[in-house]
Amino acid sequence: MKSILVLNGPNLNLLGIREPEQYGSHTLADVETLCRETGKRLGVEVSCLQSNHEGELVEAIHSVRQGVLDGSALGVVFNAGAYTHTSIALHDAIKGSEVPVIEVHISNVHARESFRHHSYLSPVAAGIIVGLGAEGYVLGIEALVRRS
Ligand code: CA2
Repeated sequence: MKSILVLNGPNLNLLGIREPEQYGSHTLADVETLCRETGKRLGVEVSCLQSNHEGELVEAIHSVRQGVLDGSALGVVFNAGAYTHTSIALHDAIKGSEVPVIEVHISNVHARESFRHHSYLSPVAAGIIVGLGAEGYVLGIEALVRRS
């Protein structure tokens, strides 16, 4: 069975606990359950990881490279949180590993503060989904399956 990694960055462990008007009422555990169920429906193995540390996120992207090369992995659905707007390291990890990444944001970052309008990841992402809430992760998994 082919695999997909759902990767969440800093502070996304707080989902559902604060700011429900911005990020909805789903907890991270709810989102991860939804992703695993989506994987079952589509016949792919979904694994989930959240980290508040930029280097761990870089290593998680690297870890998918070999699977993409041998055809056992489809890519990563990635909400990099605030690192989206700051991280050249994550840009380089995606570009250098050649891992297909669907960039996901729960909120519509373009309707928010101007510092959220720029993404270092978008130029190297295989696709971008913003503002559709937790459903964005489902659409990201579906997109990786469809493009395979
Ligand atoms: O909309 C998104 O998914 C974001 O990636 C979420 C990030 C934010 O920095 C991006 O600009 C857009 C923030 C994730 C933090 O999530 C929290 C959830 C509940 C309470 C506090 C933070």
